[in-house]
Amino acid sequence: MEFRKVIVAGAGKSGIAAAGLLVRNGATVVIYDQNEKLNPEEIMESVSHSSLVSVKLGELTDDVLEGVDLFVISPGIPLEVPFVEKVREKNIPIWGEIELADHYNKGVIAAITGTNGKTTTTTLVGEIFKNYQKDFLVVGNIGLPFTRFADSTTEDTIVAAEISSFQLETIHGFKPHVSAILNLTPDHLNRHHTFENYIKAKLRIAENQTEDDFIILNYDDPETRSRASEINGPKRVFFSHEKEQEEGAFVRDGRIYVKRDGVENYILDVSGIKILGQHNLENVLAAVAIAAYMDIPIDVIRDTVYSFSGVEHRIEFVREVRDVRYFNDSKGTNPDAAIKAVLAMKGTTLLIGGGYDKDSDYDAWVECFPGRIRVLVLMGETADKIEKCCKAHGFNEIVKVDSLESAVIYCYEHAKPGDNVLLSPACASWDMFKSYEERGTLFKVYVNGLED
Ligand code: UMA
Repeated sequence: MEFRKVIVAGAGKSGIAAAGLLVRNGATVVIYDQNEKLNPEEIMESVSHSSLVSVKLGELTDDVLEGVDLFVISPGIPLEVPFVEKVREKNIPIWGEIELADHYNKGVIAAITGTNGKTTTTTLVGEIFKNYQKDFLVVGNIGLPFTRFADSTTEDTIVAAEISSFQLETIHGFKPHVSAILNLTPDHLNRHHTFENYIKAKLRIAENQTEDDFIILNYDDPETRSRASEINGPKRVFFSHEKEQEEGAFVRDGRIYVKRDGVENYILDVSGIKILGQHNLENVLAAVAIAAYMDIPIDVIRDTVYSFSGVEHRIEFVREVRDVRYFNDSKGTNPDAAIKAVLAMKGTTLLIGGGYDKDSDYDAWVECFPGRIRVLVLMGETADKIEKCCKAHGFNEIVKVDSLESAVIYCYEHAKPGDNVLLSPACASWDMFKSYEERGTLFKVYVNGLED
């Protein structure tokens, strides 16, 4: 099916890539964004001033909806906003970027979701694919829209796609060959309202998979394991560092194995993994299982895992200054991710936290502070809320600052030799920064500017 007139809602990364894909395939596109302050000229430039594209900002008026046969919505736009309701009333199909990309994609997809570890696991799976063949993609929530490349795929392309709950809300026929749910803990509750809704969105990753497909699930995460019985299409495969599995990836006597169709293969010793923390062991196990079920040869998997040293902004070692180690975990955008970063630190830590309010609950995060966190340096929209939570738990070592730079300077002046300084905010960045990447990059700039 080809499209004649399409509205693409959202003029960010996702919308621009979706518009490009549609235009390349002959559709007329209106890029629509609620933000009236955007510059239409810049938006046009990002789609090479195609004569098939126009821009509409502000209110979505009825005339724009005339003759529209598809509405493509960016992941950051909640489905309950009034203009989406208007589109629904007109019975115009609403697709997200993943559905649109899948419509044009010819490759075989490994789709990875979960609350935490998505980017690390997707990156590692992508590295494994890269070491296997030239024709591969690493796309999705990771920051590279699948729509940018979907129409250049062939039947030989292998795709590692990081998929968010936002993106899963707008799939219809999206069907990965291998899917994965890494873990399920509360996140994005301001968007999904309840943990149950969030889980339901995540489980949709398997809704079109059949018995020829696989879903890789975390046996050690109680929520993921207990939801496994709700997934009936694909074959269920587990990974675990706690218990040996009949099929899937597991640890035995400190060594990682993967077992498929009864054939067991040794991958590497746990001590050989370069990325820190137990959560990263889980990410490695997931990636090993995903790659094995995508039919990647065992030696390629083994060699890649051996050399993998992690991703930017995720417990990323930045620098040692005056015997203090600085870590950038800007991607720790929810309490669960931030707990993992705190637990991965050796010795005491000065922690920089706080940011955009996603209606998260900070209790479990604060409960892991005693004995680990020397001081919590708070910034951003959630600073007061987190401070209140800390006090309720009897943790009073709190300093509030008004910028990331002041946070770094405070830590520099108060850290003792042997300490860590960790930026792991437990919150999204959108109150003070464009993205977690911008927050992490600035952190590194400030840290690299410190005098030794
Ligand atoms: N907009 C509206 N109305 C709204 C909300 C937004 O018009 O109600 C407009 C904004 O004015 C803006 C545009 O929509 O111009 C932004 O769209 P977007 O928020 O979808 O952002 P993109 O830049 O298109 O990036 C999106 C994903 N963003 C979100 O899900 C919030 C990126 O994930 C993703 O990498 C990219 O598409 C490519 O697929 C980022 C993210 O933070 C990394 N994801 C969340 C997370 O990981 O926690 C889910």
